[in-house]
Amino acid sequence: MPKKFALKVILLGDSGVGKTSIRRSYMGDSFKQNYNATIGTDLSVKRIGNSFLSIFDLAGQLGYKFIREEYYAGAQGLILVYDLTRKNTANQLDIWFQEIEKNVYPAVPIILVANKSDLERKHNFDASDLIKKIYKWSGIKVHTIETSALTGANIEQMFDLLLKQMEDNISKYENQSKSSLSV
Ligand SMILES: Nc1nc2c(ncn2[C@@H]2O[C@H](COP(=O)(O)OP(=O)(O)OP(=O)(O)O)[C@@H](O)[C@H]2O)c(=O)[nH]1
Ligand SMILES: [Mg+2]
Repeated sequence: MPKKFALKVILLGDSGVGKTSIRRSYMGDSFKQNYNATIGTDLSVKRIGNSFLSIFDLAGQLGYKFIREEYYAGAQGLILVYDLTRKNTANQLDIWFQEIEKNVYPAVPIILVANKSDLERKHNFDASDLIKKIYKWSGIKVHTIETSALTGANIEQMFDLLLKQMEDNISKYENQSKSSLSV
């Protein structure tokens, strides 16, 4: 019988970068121009083959830190989002990564997403230092990708890239536990 997985992904990043819009786009829901800040967290579940993917979309406002911390347990993949039109959202990524390091164990794949590619780019963020830091933590390649929740550009591709890394990472742990059982 084919394997069934319950997969968990979390969307993180500053308020207003487009986390909820990315989740909605991936779920096939319509784009909303009006900004409605997420309070606490929102959740969607998508069936992918034999698996169920839960997508947690956490509130970006820093004041919700204590609520967010409730949701990190069991995350198998993280989507770290910033906004191509607001430099400050890129500068904050280090703070987000600190929150990840504190709350996510064992390490999981992280994909770095520059959202709102349909708008005029207002800054060029050099992600190399952050990518090095993340790689040191996870040992897993950090993909970067530009998306637009408005046009849907790269949304599906972004989830596909991350899901592939998640499946590889889960198999790695399964194989490790099998080999430790057979010792
Ligand atoms: N043009 C454009 N606007 C976007 C895009 N993604 C999101 N927006 C707009 O940006 C605003 C914020 O989007 P949300 O998806 O609510 O942002 P969020 O990251 O969930 O914000 P919090 O819930 O506060 O953490 C909304 O007005 C969206 O319409 C995009 O790709 N392109
Ligand atoms: Mg939101």
